[in-house]
Amino acid sequence: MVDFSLKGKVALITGASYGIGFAIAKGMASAGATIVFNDIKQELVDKGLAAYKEAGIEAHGYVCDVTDEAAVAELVKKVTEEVGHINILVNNAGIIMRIPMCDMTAAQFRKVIDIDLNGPFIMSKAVIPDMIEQGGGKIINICSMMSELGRETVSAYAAAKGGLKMLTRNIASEYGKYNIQCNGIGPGYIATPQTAPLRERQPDGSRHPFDQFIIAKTPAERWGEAEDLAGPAVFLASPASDFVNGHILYVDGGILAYIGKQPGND
Ligand code: NAP
Ligand code: GCO
Repeated sequence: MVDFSLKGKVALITGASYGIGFAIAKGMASAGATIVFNDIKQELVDKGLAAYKEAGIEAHGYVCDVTDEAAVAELVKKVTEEVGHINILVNNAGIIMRIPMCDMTAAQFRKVIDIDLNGPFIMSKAVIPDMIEQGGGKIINICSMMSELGRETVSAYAAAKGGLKMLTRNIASEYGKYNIQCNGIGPGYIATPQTAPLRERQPDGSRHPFDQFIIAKTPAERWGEAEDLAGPAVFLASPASDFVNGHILYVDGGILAYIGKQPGND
């Protein structure tokens, strides 16, 4: 009997008031997990709690900036006391700045690296000691197409997500002996607030050029939905993946496998 159940597990998903994190949390709740999430603003946490409640999920929400090591230590302490030992960590919180590299300030570059790469380091470092005490755990890092590919204007984001792929592999290597599995999910292009600028209708009502580009690059000929990531996340959080470690599971509709549709081949 393959065990995909998360019953009795506490899952902490960062930045999960909405978007991909929220969809992953709903999926994990449906598999039996207790959901804990954080966001950087109380009003976002409140919005998230209301959304979870509407979905029938009694989630636990906390305000915490994943780049603030002291705040993260306090978060993990409070969650462990108030909810229980953290069995599953999903490093989902992230930002992107779409700026040509030579126009980007070092401060802007650092901010993206700080949230998208240092944040998962800080969060993972905070939960691993107790996972070791508890006999194991699961860490899932939300990587990206940009863990493998580059494109104009996303240098900081690609550097962060490429680093996150290797941080994933290193955590797997260093802590696998404690029955901790650390894997990544590499979403393709997903319809969330983060990609809304890439999907905006043009003044003439036509699709955004980038929207058309992604449809041509995706064998599934559609943008992903956040819900497309829930099943892969439940798999990587469950006992069914106990021998999967250091793997980046791309959930991209086939983008990475496909050279792209030849123009005129509709
Ligand atoms: P999103 O809609 O922008 O949501 C990101 C979440 O992270 C927001 O709730 C945001 O809160 C939170 N956050 C930002 N900085 C934070 C910090 N310092 N501490 C705690 N929370 C913070 O993004 P998304 O599209 O759902 O993406 C979620 C993850 O998937 C990100 O890591 C992203 O890079 C990755 N991803 C997205 C796609 C895609 O196509 N959408 C594809 C591949 C990978 P605020 O609202 O307050 O900023
Ligand atoms: C972009 C997009 C992508 C997606 C995602 C793809 O500007 O190219 O925002 O980076 O967010 O990371 O996997």
